[in-house]
Amino acid sequence: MNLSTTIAGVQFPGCIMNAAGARCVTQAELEALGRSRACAIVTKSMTLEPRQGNPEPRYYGFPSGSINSMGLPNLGYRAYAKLIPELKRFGKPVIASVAGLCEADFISIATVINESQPDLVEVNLSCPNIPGKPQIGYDAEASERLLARVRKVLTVPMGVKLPPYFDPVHQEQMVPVLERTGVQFLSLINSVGNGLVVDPVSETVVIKPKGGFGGLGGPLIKPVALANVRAFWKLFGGRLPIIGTGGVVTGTDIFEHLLCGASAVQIGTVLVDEGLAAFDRLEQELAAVLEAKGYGSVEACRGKLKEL
Ligand code: RRO
Repeated sequence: MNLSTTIAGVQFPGCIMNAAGARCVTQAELEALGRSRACAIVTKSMTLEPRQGNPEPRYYGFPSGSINSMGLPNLGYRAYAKLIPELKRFGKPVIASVAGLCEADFISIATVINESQPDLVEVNLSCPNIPGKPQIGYDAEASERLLARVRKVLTVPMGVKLPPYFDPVHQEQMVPVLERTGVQFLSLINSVGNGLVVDPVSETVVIKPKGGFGGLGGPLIKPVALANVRAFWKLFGGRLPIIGTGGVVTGTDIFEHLLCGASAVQIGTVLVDEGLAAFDRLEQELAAVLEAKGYGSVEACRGKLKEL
């Protein structure tokens, strides 16, 4: 079964990669992704300075999903700029996830990271977990200003990781922004921000930062992820490649993302829970689903969701 895919002109040997944040902070984790069946290596979103992140516990998994408030723990962009050329030896695309605590940070980081020539840059406009910092992707004007500046300093393809939108008007507002700033792919969606999980036995929240509020991931967010993939697929007439993220636990979940219009998927919660073996399992499950359905490739079923 041919599970390869192409995003913004870059060839991927498969269609399942890690989501930024999941097992991709340290050199050892990034190299392990390189050796795994992941079709790409996506870095943790990087900031100007190294960060420890928020106090623990800051991640909690439960049967229907996960909640996190990691707070951008990462090595700082200088470390990733050094690592990226080495990671390319694994022979799969390297995606640098760029974040920042203010607009100027994104520009400084993108300028330097571009010199290390990742295959793609994913600009994270949707971290929900920095106290006092709203998700940029919910502000169309701020997103446009930032993306226009980042675009200017990049020579590699630029994509954007967006937050989930819950109203079609907000998705429609982003379309001209993404067009005018030359965005070449979308990663949809980041975690569903500012959820709250309660443990009724201990009568407490389950993570420490921000009074227990954090980004939701895993199976419970799949319908929101699929809706955003489908909405943007339709808004762009299928011309803008989309990486679907949210609720992938089985090969069938990936098939659903592909039907909605995704060209590839990223895995977060399941990768944290299950480890790198998730890539092998999901690849086999997806191949079996596509074969049973009579599709010969990712491309063959992409966007083919039927309406009633
Ligand atoms: O580090 C985090 O707390 C985090 C980030 Br940057 C993000 O983009 N999404 C998320 O769920 N957590």
